[in-house]
Amino acid sequence: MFTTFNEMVEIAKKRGPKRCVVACAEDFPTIEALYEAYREGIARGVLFGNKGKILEIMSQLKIDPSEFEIVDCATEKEAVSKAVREVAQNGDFLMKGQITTSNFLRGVLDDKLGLRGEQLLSHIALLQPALYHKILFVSDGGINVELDLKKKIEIVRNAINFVRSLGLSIPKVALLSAIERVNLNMQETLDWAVITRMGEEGTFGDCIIEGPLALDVAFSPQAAKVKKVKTQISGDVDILIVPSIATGNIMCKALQYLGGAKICGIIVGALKPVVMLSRSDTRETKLYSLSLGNIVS
Ligand code: COD
Repeated sequence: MFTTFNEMVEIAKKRGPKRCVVACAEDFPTIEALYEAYREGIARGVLFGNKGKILEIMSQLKIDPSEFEIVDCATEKEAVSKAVREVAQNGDFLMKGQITTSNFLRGVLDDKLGLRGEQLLSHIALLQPALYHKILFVSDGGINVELDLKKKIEIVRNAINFVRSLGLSIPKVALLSAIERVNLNMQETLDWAVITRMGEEGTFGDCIIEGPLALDVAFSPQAAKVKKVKTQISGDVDILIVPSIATGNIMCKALQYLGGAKICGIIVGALKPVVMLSRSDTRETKLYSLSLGNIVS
């Protein structure tokens, strides 16, 4: 398991280029990111979208179009459907271009296109915070908007399986809330208590799950001591499970913009991995996401 994003990029380079299928590729940052990944030997792009616009962007960026496969599509819907079908049949991973997240995800979720399996899809952010000694995984700050206990269980399962697939055999999981006790008026504390019990019963295999936990206890053994919380994971957590999409999204962006954390993210649970790059991502961040797509595909 890599402990920095630079190590992750190096692993991706060693694995060699993977076939990255892009939906709605007529987008400057997307094409720039792919070209960077192409030059680093991480990805080969198959681009679905408006070919005229894609060629125009490549010409402005002085990129040789012959380095890519380009499939002309008349509409956004056609580009998403064809890209999703292509990645399901022949691609290694899918990437979002110039399209809203929800329209993109609707294509990914369309069961006729062959990418959605039986599992819940969930988003996992990877962070390399300046003041932490390893990579932190946060889920789900990206997809699932209405959570019930069953979805929370699937989000936890997806995150644990994903981290294990990267080589971490016993992930340490904190189920986050504002407190460490069950409060009948705070739904996530009830759900976290159930999931912690399931973890103790072995439902998720080898891992240590604790919750509800407040963030200070998750990261500071001193805070745990003062609050008299018994914990085996304080100060060494791998996975943070957040109670809502908003808390997860805000936490990741706070760490990124105020704490200087490096970040990338992926959608798991589909039959192939899916990376979504934000327009505001830096060149470095885009390369991290594409490297992650390479490694997990
Ligand atoms: N995993 C598997 N199947 C799913 C999931 C999921 N996460 N979500 C929905 N489905 C299935 C449903 O069971 C149903 O069969 C079908 O897909 C449609 O479900 P709906 O009607 O709930 O789907 P939509 O189209 O209303 O919403 C799905 C979205 C993923 C588009 C929606 O939840 C959404 O917009 N999420 C937020 C995305 C976002 O804006 N993120 C911002 C941060 S990047």
